[in-house]
Amino acid sequence: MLDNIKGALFDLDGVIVDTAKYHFLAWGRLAKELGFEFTEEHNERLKGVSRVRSLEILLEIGGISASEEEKLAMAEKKNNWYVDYIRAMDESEILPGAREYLLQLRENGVKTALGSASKNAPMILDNLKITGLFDVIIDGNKTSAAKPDPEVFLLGAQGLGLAPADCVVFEDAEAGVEAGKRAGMRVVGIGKPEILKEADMVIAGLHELVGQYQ
Ligand code: B16
Ligand code: MG
Repeated sequence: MLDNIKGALFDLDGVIVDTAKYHFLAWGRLAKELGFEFTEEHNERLKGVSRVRSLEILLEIGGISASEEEKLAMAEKKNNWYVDYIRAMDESEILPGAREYLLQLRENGVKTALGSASKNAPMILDNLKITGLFDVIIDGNKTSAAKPDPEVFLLGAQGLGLAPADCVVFEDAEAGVEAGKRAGMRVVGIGKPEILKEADMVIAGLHELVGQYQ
């Protein structure tokens, strides 16, 4: 499945680092302020989803309607809390095998890109000290359409100067797997096979690929 790969595109949250726990804390705080409880189960629905869409789902869960202006203010408030959490992150939070696998690919001449929905991706990569392990970084600041739209991965391949068929995507979210397939790339799902059904292969984490290139 990983034969003749020239480029590898990585999602951030759930693949390289677990930022979902901080999103959960920040969204939970907002929900509490709005007067309802936000559970871990609810949080699953926000993985890989854009900030604006996440807020819409949260308000739907709480049965709350808000004007566009109010929504903007809520999203900003949540993001400020979230940024406070991720500002304190360091290298110890990189998921097992992620750094090693990135290095392994690069040593084998495979180009690497980030393909994340997060507008905070640059700060997270800097805190983890792995910015330099990516040839191209495509994040929420550079895209106009959210996953499952393939835009983020197509821009990544374009930035690497590679054809989609020569690239592989690593994704933990269903919408991200769909985006990778729609981009015409091979997709490795990170998580549960019963959820990531569209992926060409599913593994528990990047540590499974360390030491076995292709
Ligand atoms: P931000 P990924 C996604 O990251 C998260 O999974 C999702 O929960 C979040 O809403 C989204 O980024 C936007 O993040 O609010 O920081 O811009 O999985 O695409 O790396
Ligand atoms: Mg993700």
